[in-house]
Amino acid sequence: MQINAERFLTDLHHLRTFGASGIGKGVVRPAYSEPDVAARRWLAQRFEQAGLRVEVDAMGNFFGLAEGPSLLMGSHSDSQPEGGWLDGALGVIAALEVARASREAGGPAVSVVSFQDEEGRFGVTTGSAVWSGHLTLADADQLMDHAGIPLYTARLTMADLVTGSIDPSQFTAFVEMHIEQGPTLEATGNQIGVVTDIVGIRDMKITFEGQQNHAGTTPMHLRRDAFQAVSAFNAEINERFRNVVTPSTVWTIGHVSLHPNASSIVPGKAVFSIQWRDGDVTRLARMEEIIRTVAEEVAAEHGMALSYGPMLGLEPVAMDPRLRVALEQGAEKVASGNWCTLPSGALHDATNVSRMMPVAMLFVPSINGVSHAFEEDTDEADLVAGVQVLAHAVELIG
Ligand code: HGY
Ligand code: MN
Ligand code: MN
Repeated sequence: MQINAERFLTDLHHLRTFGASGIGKGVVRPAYSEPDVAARRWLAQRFEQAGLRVEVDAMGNFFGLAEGPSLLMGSHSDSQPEGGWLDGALGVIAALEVARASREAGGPAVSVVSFQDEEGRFGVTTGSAVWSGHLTLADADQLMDHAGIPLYTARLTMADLVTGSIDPSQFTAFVEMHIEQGPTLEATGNQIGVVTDIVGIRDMKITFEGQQNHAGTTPMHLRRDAFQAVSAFNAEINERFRNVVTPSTVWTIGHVSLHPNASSIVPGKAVFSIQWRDGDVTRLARMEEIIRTVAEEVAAEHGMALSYGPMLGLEPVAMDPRLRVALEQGAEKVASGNWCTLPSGALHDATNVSRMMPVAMLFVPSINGVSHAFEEDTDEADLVAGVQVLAHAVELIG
């Protein structure tokens, strides 16, 4: 089959106009936002023009379906609050281009998907988690974003587009192309990465509630300062994790909201996210124990009321060996000697889809290893090479 590089790049650049941040090629296209829904409406048109039947489920996962049994390919088109133009979008447009090229060549049937809320405005890869049965729609609907908006309200923005549920048994396998979002391919001088496995993750919110008070008249020893509790918690888990983690284990406090968030007021309440990732479920569980123990110790020491939000998570998953071989053969054909295998430190919808069918992933390099930032970028030659590898692999997978 013949990939049309110009058509592929034109669509990829058009997709980044939805929610363009005006800074570099960055996008602001959170799940269910106006630019996200507009982008999906445009994708639906492109899916139809490619001869695919558009179906949308209650979560807003958008499918372009080929007739009969087909290989499913795709990713997500929602973005982080400050997102790059390629995270997710690349996989959706690459899948669309392979679906078109395969159909033009009379090749294997390929369906395309853009999952919703992979970036977890409401949780962790929420759209594919519901589609794969990892999360019920009822439970997902109760999830809230950092602004306190419940998912069931947010998804009303696209209720008119919903057509019904999509049966996973029509798909033979799932292949996702994605930017690496890390430094490995660039550091090793490889153009293509074939993913071996995807790490596991745990994510939850913790709330400390102390005493709001005057920042001038409240002596330090009488304070019950919620920010001081967060600071003590962070210092202590870093200490306790030392003999549990490996160099590839990561943990992040990415969101902190202080109430009432004013310079002259001792914060009485802090709500913060704690997220940790590793390839070993035992280590993830050990880290959870430490987190809960330290939170309780700090709450006692600082006079805090402690509460937890729901803990969300995904288990580590290995890629399907047969699909991996097809991607490796495609990589050798397109980028001989210029490819490697590597694990994924980022999460992907493929983890959820692996509950229902064999899955595999392909990476292309991220310039300076940067992602989840407006400056995320990849050389266009690498983007095109990645789609050509996909095309070879699809011919082998059949
Ligand atoms: O966080 C992740 O790994 C994914 O990019 N949402
Ligand atoms: Mn992504
Ligand atoms: Mn992402």
